[in-house]
Parts: sequence; C-alpha cells; structure tokens
Amino acid sequence: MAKPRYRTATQTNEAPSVVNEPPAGSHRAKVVRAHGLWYEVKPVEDHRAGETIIATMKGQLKRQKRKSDIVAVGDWVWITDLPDNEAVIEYVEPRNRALIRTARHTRDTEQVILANPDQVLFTFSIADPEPHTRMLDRFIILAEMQDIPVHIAVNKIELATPERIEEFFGIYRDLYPVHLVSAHTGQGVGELRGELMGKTTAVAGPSGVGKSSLLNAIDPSHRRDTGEVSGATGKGKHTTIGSRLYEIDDDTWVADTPGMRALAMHAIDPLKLDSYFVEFRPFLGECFYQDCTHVHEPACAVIEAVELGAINRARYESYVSLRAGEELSQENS
Ligand SMILES: Nc1nc2c(ncn2[C@@H]2O[C@H](COP(=O)(O)OP(=O)(O)OP(=O)(O)O)[C@@H](O)[C@H]2O)c(=O)[nH]1
Ligand SMILES: [Mg+2]
Ligand SMILES: [Zn+2]
Repeated sequence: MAKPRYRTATQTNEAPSVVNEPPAGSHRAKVVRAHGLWYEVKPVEDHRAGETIIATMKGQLKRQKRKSDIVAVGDWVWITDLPDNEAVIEYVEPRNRALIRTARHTRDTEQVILANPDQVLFTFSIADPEPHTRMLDRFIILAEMQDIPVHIAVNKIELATPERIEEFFGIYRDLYPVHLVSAHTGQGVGELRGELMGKTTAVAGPSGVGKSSLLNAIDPSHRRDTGEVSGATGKGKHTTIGSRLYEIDDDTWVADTPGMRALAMHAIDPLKLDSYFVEFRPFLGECFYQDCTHVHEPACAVIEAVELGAINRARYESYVSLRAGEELSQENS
C-alpha cells in the first residue's frame, strides 16, 4: 500500500457560530444519529457513559440561521437531562471540519454527512456495481476542500482479477492509501480495521458497493442492514438511510453513510479546483500565466506534466471537465 506523497491543502473552515457556552451541569456527548427534530447522542464522560440518549435541540439553537445543519452526526454537543432518558442539546461545539454535500436542489443549504471526521474512506466495488472513477475524483474534491485525509477502499475484490483492479485503481495508489478488501471473504479487512483505530472515519461512496457490509466485517458487534444490488439497473438500492456513527473501540468511531448518488459540485470554487487535485500541487505556480486554468494555455506546467506522464491523463481529464464548468452546476449520478 502506497503512502500519500503529497500534503493536503490547508483551508479554514466555517465553523458553526455558537452563541453561548456549555451551561453548568451539562454533559458532553457525541451525536450518533439524526432523525429530523431529534437526535441520538452518546455521553462520553462518566455521567451516563455508554447510554444512548434521545435529545432535542434547545429552541434558542433552532432559531440560529446557518448555512448547514445546526446539529449533525459527529457533532460534539452538551446536553442536560430530562426525565425518561431524554435530554436537551444546549450547546454545539464548533466543528473542526465536516464531510459536506450540497443539497440536491438548492444552492444555499449544505448537508453534513459527518461532522469532525479525522479521515474519510471512499469505498467503491470493483464489480456489481462497476467502479466509476470520475465519481471518485469528485468525492475526493469534497474531502480536499475540507482538508480531510482520504483513504480509498476497493471492495468485492474476489469478483475481479488483480489486473482489472490495477487498471481502475492503480493510479490512485500514488495519491492516497488504497485498501483492497472483500467484506465477503474477509480479505484485507483486518488491515483496514487497523487503519481506522483511534480515529473517526466516514465510510462513504455509491450505494451497493458494500459500505455497511464492510463495517459489519470490521465490527461484528453491531449489525447494519445491507441490501441487494438491483439486477436491472446494476445499482444499489440505498439501503442505509442517514449517517450513523458507531463506536467500535475506545476512541474509534466509524460512520456508515448513505450511498451518494447526486453530487452537486456548484459549491466548488473553480479557482481553487486545481489545488484539490493533490498531484497537481507541485506544478501550481510554475505556469507562464499566473491565472492559468491549465485547460488551453501555452507554457502550462500542469499540461506539460500530463504530456510527460507525471500527471495521469484520466485525472487531468476529470479536472478539465469540472473546470470547464460542464459539471459544476449539475447533478452527477
Ligand atoms: N461479492 C461481494 N458482495 C458484497 C461484498 N460486500 C458486500 N456485498 C454485497 O453487496 C450488496 C450491497 O451491500 P451493502 O453493504 O448494503 O452496500 P452499501 O454500500 O452499504 O449500500 P447503501 O447502504 O445502499 O449505500 C449486498 O448484497 C452485499 O451482500 C463483497 O465483498 N463481495
Ligand atoms: Mg449501507
Ligand atoms: Zn497551467
């Protein structure tokens, strides 16, 4: 497994604005599931540690205007107890970062897939459904925008030859750690588990690739629903609905997330797009034109790197199609 050769981009995040502080007598807890107006939270301190508590948001919090969800799975919140095992969320800690996807049909709201991840594991299958590396390139941008370290898992490897796996995912080995796994045979699962220990990881990717199955293999103490891949469309059936965070060991959290199909890319700043392609970074600033878009300009260091084979052509084409704006303003499935 190759280690990433490039540093990730630094970008400051817009942390949710918080008006108050945790009130006296409140307790820190992690949001593990969101159901519209109520949340499942897990206290992490001695007070009721290990319990799952149903919490609602304090009215004052609800009235805050925010660009993204006020409370999301992965948030650290402070709660006060109510009778009947319920609680009120009094305070939400600022997020250090979040895996976010812009909502499908609106330009101004963001959907938080997971707040405060330490890393994201983008999962694809080598077959059933077929991998879609352009989609992987777009998912990677979501993580790079937020400075979230990326891992890639290729699941269902027992369904394909090593040559085929290499053909699709070989180029990513130079960019990010790539884990070849099979939730069914258990191949690679132990090693992948090791990569998750002590961290909070969002497991994300298209529907039907085996995200929930993989987590069941990694952590058999929870049972997550899994679903068939449709024979007719070759697509998953969106079995997992809503992100859910599991504590699988001390300080080890994994989020099973719903299959991502529509990815609105309009939230991406086209001027920063080049820096989200990790292998372009050594060449940025080396072009003749300072405002080079790396699409048509002469003396472009990125284009030269593609010609010389230092940047993979398929990745470059992913960049060009996004930079040209063709896909920046539409959904992709
Ligand atoms: N052959 C094979 N099938 C697998 C493997 N892992 C999962 N599957 C199958 O793939 C299908 C989809 O698995 P899920 O775990 O539900 O996929 P998911 O990514 O969680 O899908 P959503 O929740 O819809 O996003 C199920 O029929 C699984 O049994 C694997 O390693 N090999
Ligand atoms: Mg699932
Ligand atoms: Zn250029």
